[in-house]
Order: sequence, then C-alpha cells, then structure tokens
Amino acid sequence: MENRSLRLAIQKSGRLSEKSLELLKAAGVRIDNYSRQLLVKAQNFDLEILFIRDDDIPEYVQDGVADIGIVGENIILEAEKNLDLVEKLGFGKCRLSLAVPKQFKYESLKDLEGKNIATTYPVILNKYLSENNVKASIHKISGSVEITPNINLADAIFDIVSTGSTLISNGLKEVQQALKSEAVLVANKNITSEKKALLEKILFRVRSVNLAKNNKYILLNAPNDSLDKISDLLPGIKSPTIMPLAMEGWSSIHTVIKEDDFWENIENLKNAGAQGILVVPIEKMIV
Ligand code: PRT
Ligand code: ZN
Repeated sequence: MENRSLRLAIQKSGRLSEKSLELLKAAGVRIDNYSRQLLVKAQNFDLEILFIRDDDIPEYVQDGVADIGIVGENIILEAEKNLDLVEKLGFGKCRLSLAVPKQFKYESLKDLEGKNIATTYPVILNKYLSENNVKASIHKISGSVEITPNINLADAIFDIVSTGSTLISNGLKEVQQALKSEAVLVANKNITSEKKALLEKILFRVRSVNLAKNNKYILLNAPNDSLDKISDLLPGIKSPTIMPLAMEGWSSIHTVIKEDDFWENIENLKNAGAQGILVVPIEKMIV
C-alpha cells in the first residue's frame, strides 16, 4: 500500500541540517529519539524525515522517493530536475561567484573569454556565461575548487561564497556574482491530494515561523503631541495600538515592525520623542 505520510528529505549532516531541524521544531513538528537514522517518523505530525546527502535530494524528490525536500537553491539549479519550488526558507544564504587570483587584472566578464574555470557547478556557470556571451572552458571538479588556480589547474573559479574568507586565504578575489542562493522547500510535482494537504499544513506553519523571525513587537512611550509623527515612522501590520499612560499627556504605543525598519528608524523615533523603547521577539505570526 502506498505510504500516506508526507516524506521530507533533509541534509543528513552539513550546513543545512541543524537549521532544517530547527525549522521543523519551531513549526511544532516533534521528532523524538532520532539519531539521524535514515528515516524517522514525527511524533505528532504525519511526516517522515529522510536524512540524505544534499546532492541526492533533487532526484529523490523528483522520483517520489521523498515528497518534499529542503536543499540549497544552488543544488536545485545545478541538478535541473523537474520540481516545484514551494518556498524560500531564509537560511543557508550564500552566493555563487566567479573569483580570480588577486593579481589578475579583471575589468569585466570578457576578461574570462577563453580561460579555464574550475567549478562544481558547471550547469549554472555554463548558463551564466552563455547569457553573457562569454566562451570559456569549464572544468568540473568535485571539491576544493579554491585551490585550483594555485596549482595551475584553472585561471579562475566559480564557487559558493559566504564570508569570502576562503577566497582570501587562497589568494583569490571575488569579481562577479552570478546568483544568490538560500535553502528552499521543493516538492514533487505529482503528490496526492492527501499529501498536498499535509504540505499546506506544514507550509502554513513554516510561513508563520519565518514571518515572526523577520518581525519584532515594539513598545514605546511618547508624549501625546508626537503620536502622529511616531505612528508615521512605524509601518505596522495594521495601525498601532495607542494606550494612555498614568502620566498625564503621555501614551504607550505598541506595534509590529520589520526588524530592518526598526534599525532604520531608531534615531528618528528618538528624535520624535519616543522613550523607553522595548523590542520583543515574536514566536509565531499569523496574519
Ligand atoms: O555531505 P553533503 O553533500 O550533504 O554536503 P556538502 O558538503 O555538499 O554541502 P554543505 O553542507 O557544505 O553545504 C550545504 C549547502 O549550504 C550548500 O549547497 C549551500 O546551499 C549552502 N551554503 C551556505 C554553503 C555555504 N554557505 C558555504 N560557505 N555551502 C558551502 N559553502 C562553502 C563553499 O563551498 C566554500 O568552500 O564554504 C566555503 C566558502 O565560505 P566562506 O565563508 O569562506 O566564503
Ligand atoms: Zn553535497
């Protein structure tokens, strides 16, 4: 009989493993007593978690061995499988960039015409170069791409960069970013309606968790004559809640604000008369 549980493939051990499990936990999915066996059943949700290498996830999901998966967008784009990209998850952020030895006089992509470029992402690189009308010879290698220019195996590399320190410590400089990547939730194109309903349920929770992460609950006090000015600075979900304080002529303002907007606006809020500003994390947010 066909398995009715929704089966999710995540990376067994690597940069996305902990964050994937954290996301499930925050979404209220309990997986007790697991020690990264291949397949584990959630305690309180009709979900099985399959722990595998990230490179295998696109194929497993396409072939229906798993119904959904969490994997880097870079892996998905390179694998060229037929999948639904359901949601960007906001972690595992990195970029795919071209880098050259630091003494290389790089001015534009044309400087790479006819050069040897080493990468583990030949599909993405090939597409990027042809979109930009540059012809280079691409060398697919499976690891330690960053050492290839030093051993004269390549003139340039195309690889994942996050802090950039790997490039620097290998005497390379990042010259061109081709794309950004982050962890994404992907799904098989032909899942049953039962499984689709389970996916929707998980997705609703994941969105609530991620929305909450990007927003903060803000409380502040202000003199009544600056309330309008302060309200204008707080682009809340709806209009802010304003309550009178015991102190004559003062009110307390509560609202939800995007974390980035908060940092942008902090000085303006203070200048407008805000005092006692509190910023509180939100656990779940349903709008
Ligand atoms: O064993 P398995 O095949 O499952 O894992 P893996 O070794 O292939 O992948 P892993 O765990 O290294 O990365 C998983 C995913 O994390 C990648 O597919 C990306 O989507 C994402 N990610 C985010 C990164 C990085 N940041 C990253 N910095 N993947 C790799 N790196 C490497 C990069 O290859 C380079 O060697 O880190 C180095 C650069 O880092 P900086 O900080 O020095 O620039
Ligand atoms: Zn891998």
